[in-house]
Amino acid sequence: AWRKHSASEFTSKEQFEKELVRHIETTLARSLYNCDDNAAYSGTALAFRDRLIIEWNRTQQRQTFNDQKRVYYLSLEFLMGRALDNAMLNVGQKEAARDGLKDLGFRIEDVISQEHDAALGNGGLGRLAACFLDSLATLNYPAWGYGLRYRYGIFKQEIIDGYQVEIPDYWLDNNPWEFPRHDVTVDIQFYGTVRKTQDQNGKVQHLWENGEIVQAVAYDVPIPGYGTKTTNNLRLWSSKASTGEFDFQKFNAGDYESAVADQQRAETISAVLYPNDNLERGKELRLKQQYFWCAASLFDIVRRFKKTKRAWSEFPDQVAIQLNDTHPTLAIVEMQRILVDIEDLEWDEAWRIVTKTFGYTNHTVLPEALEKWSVPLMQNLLPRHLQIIYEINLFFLQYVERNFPNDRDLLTRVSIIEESHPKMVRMAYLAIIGSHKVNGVAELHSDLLKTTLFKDFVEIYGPDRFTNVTNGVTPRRWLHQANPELSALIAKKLGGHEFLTDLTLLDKLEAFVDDKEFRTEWAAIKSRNKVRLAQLIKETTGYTVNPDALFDVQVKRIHEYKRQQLNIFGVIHRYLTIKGMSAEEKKKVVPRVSIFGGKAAPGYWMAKTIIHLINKVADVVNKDPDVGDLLKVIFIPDYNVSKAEVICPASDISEHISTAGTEGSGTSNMKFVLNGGLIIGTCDGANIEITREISEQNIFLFGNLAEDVEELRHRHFYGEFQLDPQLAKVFDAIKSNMFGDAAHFSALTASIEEHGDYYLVSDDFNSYIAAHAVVDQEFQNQKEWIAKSIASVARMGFFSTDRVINEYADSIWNVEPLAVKD
Ligand code: 26M
Repeated sequence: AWRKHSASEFTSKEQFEKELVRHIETTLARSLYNCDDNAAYSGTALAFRDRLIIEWNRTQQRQTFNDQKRVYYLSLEFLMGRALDNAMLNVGQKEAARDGLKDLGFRIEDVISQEHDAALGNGGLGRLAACFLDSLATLNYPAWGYGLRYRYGIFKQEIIDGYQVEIPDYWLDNNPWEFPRHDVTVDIQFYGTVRKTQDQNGKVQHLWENGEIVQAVAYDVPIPGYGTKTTNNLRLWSSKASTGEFDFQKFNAGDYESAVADQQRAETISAVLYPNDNLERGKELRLKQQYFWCAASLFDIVRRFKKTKRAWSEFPDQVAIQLNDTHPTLAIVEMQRILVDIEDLEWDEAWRIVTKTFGYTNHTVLPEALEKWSVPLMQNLLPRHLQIIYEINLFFLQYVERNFPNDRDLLTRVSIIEESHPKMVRMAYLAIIGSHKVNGVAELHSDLLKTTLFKDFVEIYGPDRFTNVTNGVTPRRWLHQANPELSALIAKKLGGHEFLTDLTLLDKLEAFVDDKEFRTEWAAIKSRNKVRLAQLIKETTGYTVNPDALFDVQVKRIHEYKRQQLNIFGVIHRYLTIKGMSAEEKKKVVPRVSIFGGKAAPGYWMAKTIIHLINKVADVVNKDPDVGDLLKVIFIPDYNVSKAEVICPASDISEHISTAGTEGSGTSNMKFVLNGGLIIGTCDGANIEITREISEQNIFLFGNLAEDVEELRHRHFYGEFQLDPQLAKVFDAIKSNMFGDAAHFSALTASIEEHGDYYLVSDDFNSYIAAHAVVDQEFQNQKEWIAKSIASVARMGFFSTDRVINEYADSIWNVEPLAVKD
């Protein structure tokens, strides 16, 4: 009962107003009379935060008391987006807040949109981690996320003269969602030397000494679940100069300047998120980030375990650690170091514990994304860890040798150390060897891992170490929050919001596919969502688009393998076709808005060229009176999570058109379909499973299959290449300077015409254009189109991260939810 009367609770708008005013006037020290949207945001956030904190503390106490097995999700990226709307949903009382804010003269939507996105991620991998945290809390799993508290998240993108310009994203001021834990710190060592000695019993010991120490400080973020009291923790580490005696000596010795420089260097570790997506560049600071974060997290996890006074052999029964890609692979080595060097366990016993504890998720088969670290670099930064890696490798290769005698080639292929100049540590191999399960993120992707990239390891360990867990998205953010009207309509038909925690209940919508009134309501919602997107387009680009046109969307990181170039070439083809039409023919054209969005890695020139071309095509097409409303081209700048929440509910069709076999899964494909958009796509990643669920009738598939790619590339390589004739016309238009100086785009056209068309743009062009013709055709039959939209949503139940998390829990982590009583 005491909880009901705690100071921060509110269940009515009056009580909410009281809390809001109290926070504005005291916590923020502002007057209600010059309170703007931003102060209203801060006050509202603080009022809801108070409510979260109570359940957060109780959850942590409950988990400590119960002492069950916990899951630790290690990810260098958590692409969280905004927190307030989610907090309102999970705490409840959003309506009290809406009414209270209205009384004070604010619109809740304006207040919510004051929040700066927490953008600590690049794209799919980081957003997946954020969806996982939501599902872990919602399903009551005792789980922690561990990451880095970057001072700068992914850069803000501006488009200037058609070019991407990167602006630093300083986001930490006035962030009400993080709690500094200045008492939770870990000293992390770098560099130094390893000294070999013997203890009293003659046992060999390795002492890692004389390194530089950097301090890790914990910042905690509450992660509330939906419809439950569970509020889990996301712990982010920030780097700081250590305040050890050694460092004070420097100050005292009068070396003030170099002491300050040391401090700055320490803080640099957690300063910035590397803005690459699927590209590994081997920078020392990145390796420092990885070790800093792994070592701090492992120390924290071990400290928590040791408080229970259990035997080390029980560690894997208490702890499951999941590696989000190879970025945290050093955690495996660090764990072995803790057990052997510090806790004095025998190597073999320690290694059994380690491998039972870790699981590794692979997200890509792209060779340029596979992490490798140079041996000399690692020798210098982490000398003891390199020794341990060599030791792990030695035992592993001996094991392979015993089981596959006289196969030198095999040993070379699977060695953790690549015998190049310089030698390299292959992180994926280390992650496989140190884990009990390895998974891919969609069926095709997991199959490709087993038959190509990790084939030798399937031979060595047998197939059971390798599995698939197909990705998903959280229906709370990606249906209910992003598309409140659709969620309400579904709830009205299904008799409540239970589908938000059991997404398979959506299948009951199938009964309404032929219900005319329902279809009308469904279409009206899509239409209003398109108006909302049209407003965003107006605000961010200045262009006016017709909400009745077909909205065709491709938003994701810009990458050659994702083939935004195929899309924009298709748009140019459409433009040329319209230009060649008579007035009579134009009447039959389905008006279309082609919408793009996404960031290019700052050093990825080809991706930047693609952005430039899209913007130049937009300049020409959008002001061409011959075309008018029949075609508009839009590049929405600074695509991020909160823009995605506006964009996903507003598509008629979206594009998931990667070269077959290259996209691990894709997750925006799921968001678009879940919001009643149809998709055009290749047989790649999760598109294949989406097709299986919603049926081939409801998706526009095109292009070559993954199994054909190798042969096509081989043919290109041997000069057997014919530019598709329709694509040739597009290239002629570009080369005629129709979209500005063609020299700007020559690298892009040359990559296809002259350098082997690695991503098969020309091979798939004809099929792509044909698929779009079918889209145009079918869009004209709105009745059928809406029926497909409803039928697809009805069959999307599989793609909830709730299902995904339960699969990880059963097949990889072996953890149970913790029952929560009221
Ligand atoms: C590597 C080195 C240095 C700096 C950054 C990186 C790096 C960062 C992010 C490498 C890869 C990164 O992410 C890859 C990624 O987002 N993969 C996507 O994961 C999604 C979730 O599983 C899948 O749906 C996508 O198909 C996959 O591309």
